[in-house]
Amino acid sequence: MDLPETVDASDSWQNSVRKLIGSDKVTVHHWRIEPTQAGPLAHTRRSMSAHTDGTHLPRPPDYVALGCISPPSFGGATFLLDGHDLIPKLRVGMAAALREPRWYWRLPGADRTRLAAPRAVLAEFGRIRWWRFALWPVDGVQESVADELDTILIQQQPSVKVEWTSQCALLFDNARMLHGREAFDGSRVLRRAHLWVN
Ligand SMILES: O=C(O)CCC(=O)C(=O)O
Ligand SMILES: [Fe+2]
Repeated sequence: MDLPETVDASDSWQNSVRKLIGSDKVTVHHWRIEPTQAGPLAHTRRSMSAHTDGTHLPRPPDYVALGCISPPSFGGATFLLDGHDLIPKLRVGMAAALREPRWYWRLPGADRTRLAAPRAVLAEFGRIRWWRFALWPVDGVQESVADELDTILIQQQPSVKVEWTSQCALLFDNARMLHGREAFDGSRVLRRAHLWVN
């Protein structure tokens, strides 16, 4: 990726991403991801299980870009898993359950009153929407399917594993690739962009 001088300069970061995708019709939302005193899981030093971003949104971002502003002193690799590799590993009943539009997502920390409309985990064209942490299971059966899927994901060999160094960046299809990260020590600052292409 042709990175700007510093990924901290958000304007040039957005423009680089637009150029890379080859479209001006890209909506970009970006954040700094770094450990803070309190806040969502992304803003801790803890690991994050394989997920897609924006599970609670009617339209999750099409792409996610991550760029390293400052690497951690230990750990903190980000990994990608190909959702398409998962499909043949699912039991027939499990795949059917994941295709039903009855999975409720919430913003982490939000309660039941703030659940988004239910969606399918596996949608048309191989699209996947998944984060165990943000799921509000409707019943015990759904909960055990969810745990089974997370177990499969943990056993899956990552397609890509990035040990961050400064200025390193990663851009991936958020409908196809799941991502997660390992726990880390020290301060680790990433820039994260969500992209919607029209
Ligand atoms: O810290 C990372 O490597 C990824 C963070 C992440 O997945 C997120 O913020 O959604
Ligand atoms: Fe994420």
